[in-house]
Amino acid sequence: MQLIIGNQNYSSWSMRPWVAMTHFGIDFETVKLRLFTPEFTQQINTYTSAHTVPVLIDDQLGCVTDS
Ligand SMILES: N[C@@H](CCC(=O)N[C@@H](CS)C(=O)NCC(=O)O)C(=O)O
Repeated sequence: MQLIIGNQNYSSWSMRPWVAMTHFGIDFETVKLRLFTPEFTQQINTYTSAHTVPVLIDDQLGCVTDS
């Protein structure tokens, strides 16, 4: 399972699922994208058409957007 986020300091949307999943001991990989950079737009588009973080990528659930 992968959690795509901006960072935990400046994106409270990103922080919420990260805190919850860490708290519950869920095994996942954190992928951090640099918010507000040209690379961000390019990278987030490879994960979701929602163009925002967080995004959860799961084998069974697929791509889940919105915190
Ligand atoms: N409704 C979304 C909001 C997510 C959101 O606004 N994320 C911001 C970062 S905190 C974002 O990805 N902004 C990138 C952009 O708008 O280009 C959620 O609940 O996750």
